[in-house]
Amino acid sequence: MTAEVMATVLRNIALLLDLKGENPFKTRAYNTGAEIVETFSGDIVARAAANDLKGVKGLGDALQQKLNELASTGKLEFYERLRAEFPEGILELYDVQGLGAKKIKLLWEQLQVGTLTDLKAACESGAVAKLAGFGEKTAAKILESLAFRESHADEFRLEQVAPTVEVILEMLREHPNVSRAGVAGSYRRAKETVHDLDFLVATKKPGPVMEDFVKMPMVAKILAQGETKSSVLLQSGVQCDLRAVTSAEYACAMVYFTGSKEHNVALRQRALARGLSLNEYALTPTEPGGESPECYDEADVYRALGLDFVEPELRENTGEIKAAEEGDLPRLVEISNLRGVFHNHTTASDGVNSLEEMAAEAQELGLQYLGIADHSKASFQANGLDEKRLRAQIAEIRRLNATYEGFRLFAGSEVDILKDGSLDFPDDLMAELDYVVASVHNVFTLPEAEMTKRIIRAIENPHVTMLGHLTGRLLLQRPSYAVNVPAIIDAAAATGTIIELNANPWRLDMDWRWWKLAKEKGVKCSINPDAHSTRGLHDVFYGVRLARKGWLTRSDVVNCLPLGQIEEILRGKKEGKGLREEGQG
Ligand code: DGT
Ligand code: CA
Ligand code: CA
Ligand code: ZN
Repeated sequence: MTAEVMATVLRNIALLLDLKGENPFKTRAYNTGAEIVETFSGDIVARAAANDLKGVKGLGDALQQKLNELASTGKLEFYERLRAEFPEGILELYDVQGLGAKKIKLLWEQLQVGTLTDLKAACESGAVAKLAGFGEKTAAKILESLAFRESHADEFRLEQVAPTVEVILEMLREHPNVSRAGVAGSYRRAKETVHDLDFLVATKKPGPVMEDFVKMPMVAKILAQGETKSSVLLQSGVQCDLRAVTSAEYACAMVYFTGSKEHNVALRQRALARGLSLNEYALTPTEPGGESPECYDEADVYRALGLDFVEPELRENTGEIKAAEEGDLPRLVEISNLRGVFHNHTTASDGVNSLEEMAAEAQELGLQYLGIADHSKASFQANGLDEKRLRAQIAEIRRLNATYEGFRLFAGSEVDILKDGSLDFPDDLMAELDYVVASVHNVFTLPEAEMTKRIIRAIENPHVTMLGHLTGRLLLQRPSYAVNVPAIIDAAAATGTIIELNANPWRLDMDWRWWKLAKEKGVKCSINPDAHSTRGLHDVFYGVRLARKGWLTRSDVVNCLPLGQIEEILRGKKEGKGLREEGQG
């Protein structure tokens, strides 16, 4: 039994209870329990097995008993019985955009839809359209969502693979026959989703390394095993390739297998122009008698081509080679540059940790400030705050701030952008806040021009400090809504509005492809975890990687500013000053 499995069981119970129409407070208790199990600092499985969970905050008696049964027997009778009431595949239906407990229940009871395959068939036959509360439009949208998911079926988000990458890297680095090991491919380039994982080792004796690689406990299937390359399929469905080279080949191999393919092609052309041939193993002269540059690491390869070292995140052939030639590469932001984070939720709306717990975790992470931004009232499904509750939270934040030294909570709100672009709170209330994140959470189907107008209207409000998750996408699950991103960037530049880089690995929105343009226009970025728990604060790791991919430096990212300077940025737009220019202060 592992903490992850226990957490998954609790989450599945919550979903199944939802299907049965149980009281939302009950289902929330299971979700909170799952979060507690996952983030517990200590051996929660051993504690549960020993029935020693008394005093663990947030775990009631009923939950403690269930965790004890699960940890000591590996099974939970209550869960088994609940599962038996529904078909095996029913939980997959929750992944379909627009389907919640109520609709899934109807689909099951009326049409015996219990899997994604059933769902597709029922939509295609017209049965779903005829169901009360569904209709043609809903059925068409379900089909669209299914098609979107299918077209991304062999991709993974970063949070789905990052822990595995760490485990495999550690195994390889510690291997007695390995001198150097690294991860390459799209993962190293910080693509927002990846198809497969590519590992590289330098070794004199590949046999035993390959042997141990294919025997890793999480391997479900060996696809190929050889001296230079092996491939395995993990239980999670992710394919991993391992290539073995000699230490002398490692630098060129690392460049090659990191890619991107487009970057590689450009490098190879550049090499040829200099009388060199570059492949996955070496950089060699094309003419006999030419000199062979010695390359121990990647920087040597780039140097031999007359280039500065190009950070892996930039290797997409979008101008990095020219910049490397001219000594013009940006010094990319690093996680250690962050001084605080905005856009975080607490138990007041749909978060699982309290204000104090979130503040404690932020301090533990070495941050100087934490911006709270619970949902506003229009997000009723997320328990959004009304004016009275928000005012109470502001007061609570002011009270807590008096108790801190060298740390500060900023009172904010994630205010819904309503359909017409007006905001969910009046200006006088927003004026009391330290900052406002404005986000779209509903009516995703507006035509592009209308959606763009809607968002720009919100941006033009002087109280809107930053724009949340610009396109509403959920990676691999829901596409962006239609919106004119360059027009939004222009509006943000004109009004001094910050754009968020949402660090949640499901979002990573605004997309990295737009940041260069935003930066040129003078728009600043805020790397926002959008944390719904203390654990969620750690998502800034993904946010920083994508900010780097967007060419951003420390001075492009407002939450790299320390306390004492950040306040001015937060006030700037309200006071009509716009954003401070780079380099000042
Ligand atoms: P993905 O699709 O998320 O796995 O993306 P990558 O970039 O990891 O692609 P992958 O795993 O097929 O290959 C890893 C790297 O190997 C790729 O980024 C560049 C290099 N590579 C693979 N095939 C070719 C090729 O045909 N030509 C060149 N120049 N490089 C290649
Ligand atoms: Ca790959
Ligand atoms: Ca690959
Ligand atoms: Zn949001």
